[in-house]
Parts: sequence; C-alpha cells; structure tokens
Amino acid sequence: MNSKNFLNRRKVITATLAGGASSILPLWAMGAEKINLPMAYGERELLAFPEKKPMIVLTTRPPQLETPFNYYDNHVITPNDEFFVRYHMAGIPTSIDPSTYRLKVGGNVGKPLEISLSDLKKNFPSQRIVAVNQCSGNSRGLFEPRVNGGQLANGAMGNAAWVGVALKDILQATNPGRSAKQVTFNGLDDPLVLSKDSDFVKSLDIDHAMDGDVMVAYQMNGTDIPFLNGYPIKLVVPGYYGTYWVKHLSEINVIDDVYNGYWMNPAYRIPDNDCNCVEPGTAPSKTIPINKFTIRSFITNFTNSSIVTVGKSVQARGIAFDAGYGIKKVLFSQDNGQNWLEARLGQDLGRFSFREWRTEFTPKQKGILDLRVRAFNHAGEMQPMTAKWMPPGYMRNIVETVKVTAV
Ligand SMILES: Nc1nc2c(c(=O)[nH]1)N[C@H]1C(S)=C(S)[C@@H](COP(=O)(O)O)O[C@H]1N2
Ligand SMILES: [Mo]
Repeated sequence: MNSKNFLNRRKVITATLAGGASSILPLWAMGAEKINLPMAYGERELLAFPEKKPMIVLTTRPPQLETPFNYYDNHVITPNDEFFVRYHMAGIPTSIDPSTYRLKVGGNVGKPLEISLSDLKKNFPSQRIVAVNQCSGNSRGLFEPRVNGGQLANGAMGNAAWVGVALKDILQATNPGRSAKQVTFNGLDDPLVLSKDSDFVKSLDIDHAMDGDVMVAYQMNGTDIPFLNGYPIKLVVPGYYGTYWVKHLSEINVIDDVYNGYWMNPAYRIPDNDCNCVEPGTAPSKTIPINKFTIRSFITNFTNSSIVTVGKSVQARGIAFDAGYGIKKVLFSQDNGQNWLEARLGQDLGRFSFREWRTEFTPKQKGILDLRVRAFNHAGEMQPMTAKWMPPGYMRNIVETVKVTAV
C-alpha cells in the first residue's frame, strides 16, 4: 500500500474477529492443520488470520498467535505475516480510519497535542531501529514445574525493522513538567467491561521514555504495521519485553507519580532479587515491574525429529539476542554440553536485533545427540545451564537442548 492509500483507506479486519459471528470460527477451524509443541498437552491448531500465514492458535478471541518455530530458520528479520500476536482484551478494534486517527499526548505537559498520522510523519524526524519484540511469557509452556498462563513454546518473539518517531521528540514538543516521573501508554483496545483498572495501560519512567530509542513506530519492515500487530502506530521499546509495546497507541500521559494500574501492578511483575527467580513453587516476597530481556539463543535448523549422519559434516545455525548490550559470542555443543565450539556470527543489524550464528559439526557416533547453543553478551551475561523459575513463567533463558538422531 503506498502512502496515499495509507492515509485514505480505512483499514478493516474480518468480522470473524469481532466477536459477533461466534459460529464462524469453529467452522472455519474445522480440519485445520495441527502442530505438536514440545510440551505436555502441546497440540495446537494452525490457522491463517488476516494478514498472517498459518500460525499456532493459543486463543481466537482475542487472537493470540504463536510463530511456528521453523519459520525462524528462513530469515533473520521476521516477516510481518509470520510475526506473533498477543492481546489481553477481548475488545480489540476491527476498523481504523487513518485519516481521523489521533495520538493524544497530555497530562503534566505545557502543551498538550493531538497528532494525526500525517503530522507524525511530516512534523517529526523519523528513525529506524531493528529490534526484537518478545512476549514476557515466551516459552512459558516449557517451565518445570508448570505455571499458569498462556502455554507458549518459543514462538512468541519476532525481529523487525521499525520506522517511526523517537518518543523523546514527541514528548519534548509537549514541554513536560519538571516534576514528571512516568509516562503512561494506552491503545484503542478495551476490556468488554471497562473498569478503572482493567484497561491495558502501561508506563515507563520518564528517563527511559526520553532515551531516544523508545519510539512511536508507524512502519514495520517497510510497510504499514499489520492490523493485529498494532496498526497504525505502536510503541517500540527496544530491549524491553513486549508488554510495553502498546499497540494501536492512542493516548500518552505524562504523570508525576508511579502508575499502579493493574497491568503494571500486580500484573507483569518479577521477583526483586539478583536472579529474578524463586525456589520452584514458592512466591517472591518483593516484586518489580518486568523490564529488560534476558539473553537467549536458539538452534533454528534442527528439531527433535531431525536425522543427521555419523561422519558427515553438517551445518547448525540459528539466532541469538539480548537486551541491547550486543551478542559477543555464541558457543555450540553436540555432546550434552561437554565440549563447546565457537560459532561464526552473522551480520550485525544493530544491538537490539536477532544475530545469526552458524557452525559446522560432524556427528561422531550413532544415537541421540544433545545439541545446545549458548550466547554471551558484551555486559558479561550468559545463558544459565539450569532453568530459573518464577510463578508467572516469564524471562525463560536456559540453554535449550535439541535432541537429534545420528544414524
Ligand atoms: N493495545 C495493546 N497493546 C499490547 C497488548 C495488548 O493487549 N493491547 N499486549 C502487549 C503484549 S503482552 C505483547 S507481548 C505485545 C505483542 O505484540 P504483537 O502482538 O505485535 O506481537 O503487545 C503488547 N501490546
Ligand atoms: Mo506479552
């Protein structure tokens, strides 16, 4: 869609998502392809939602879609039609008119603004950042002991090139008060029953909001943001979990205190200690809002059903990422973590991006091989060999194992 159409054409998604036609989805889903995630009760359906390829369905209303893991082996930038989708509220918008869309910026500011999409593009400098968006609960279904919440495997993450306006530039234009402490963000979606605390509102500290990296994005991978990923604008918070990346962003408020709405407290909190973890089965005594990504890496070209040949060199490859300190090295092991070799890193697309890695290995004996990959960053962080645990199942980053068979 060119920019003229972008401004003129109302964007609509199909009525199957609106909630009215409740009989449509089950019919549509009949005979849907199935996929088995590597966890107990891991069978899911694959369905193609508007602007999406077949994706793993967690819930349909609102749509919560996970990326099938094999998609990550094809590209280091996740295409828009393969990007995961997460919503909390059943009341998601189904029709948005870009010509009347406004972003309201208010609260403790000298000059409140109502910014149209064309003003946003015309009146502010644009910037581009390649950054990973990852749900806090990515991989939650792999927690042992199991935890409540969406039983996701590793597909609630994606890497995209975002173009938009630095939040700092927007806030500066409003002349925030000197006592400003936080900034809150709200999108067009609503709970079906609106109460003071239920609406999905997130907040960032004012210094973070002004860091120049946090941005209001209007493009994803060179085109409009797909409807289900937050069309027409979303907050991009590089290195921070997806919960802060508010979609269909419509309202920004500068406030003088710490926002304590439901989605900041008690939701999306992590143990307030060095490991952000507790003994499995126990609850933390103190919590803080979830914040930066832990460091992670994945093998993308093998699964537990892959076959390799003894004595024959084969390539292993995948991706690594962290909160933005930058990946320093990636180690690979074919023998249960006893011996490690350093993989080659691919092109650096920026410190918030997926980083590709590759290496070759030669299977030495027949049987099951435990393949592992472990990332290290420039801040001295590395993936742990044993899993950490917390009640909401966030921030998983243990060294993952893929068990291939050598014949
Ligand atoms: N308006 C709105 N924005 C939202 C949410 C939401 O429920 N409503 N969920 C958040 C969460 S928890 C995640 S993980 C990301 C997911 O972004 P995506 O759906 O574009 O992949 O959106 C965030 N932004
Ligand atoms: Mo999330």
